[in-house]
Amino acid sequence: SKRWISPEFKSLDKAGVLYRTKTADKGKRLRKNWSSSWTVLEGGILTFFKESKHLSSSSLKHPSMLTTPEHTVDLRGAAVSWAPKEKSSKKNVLELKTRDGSEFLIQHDSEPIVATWQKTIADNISRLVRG
Ligand code: I3S
Repeated sequence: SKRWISPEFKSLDKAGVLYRTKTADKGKRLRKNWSSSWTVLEGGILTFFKESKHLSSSSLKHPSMLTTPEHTVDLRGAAVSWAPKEKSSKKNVLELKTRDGSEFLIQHDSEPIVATWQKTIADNISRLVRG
């Protein structure tokens, strides 16, 4: 559905609800804290918004209400891959490593949803390399 796209989201690449956790911050390991998150990929930046369980259907239709990013991830110089099995017992997990040594795990029970995110993030990263 493209209904919610507003002029501020002109270069939107993808958006949806994902399960995610940050596992490292600038090289420092973090304890996992999985939570679901409205996730937006736009202009080479991946933004995880705060807990999607607080989102009402009206806030999904009006993205200006979603103004509290929890993490913004600069994809320039980042790498995304399927996470090795030892990183999580969950299925369909992606690992995203940023240039500054931060790491995120991204998960959804639907394999096609995760595969599409993997492809879109990877395409974005290569587009940023080409400039
Ligand atoms: O890598 P870990 O420590 O097995 O990750 C699990 C923990 O984060 C756990 O939280 P507690 O440490 O509070 O028990 C989570 O509930 C699990 O989901 C984590 O493992 P998975 O395999 O689900 O990523």
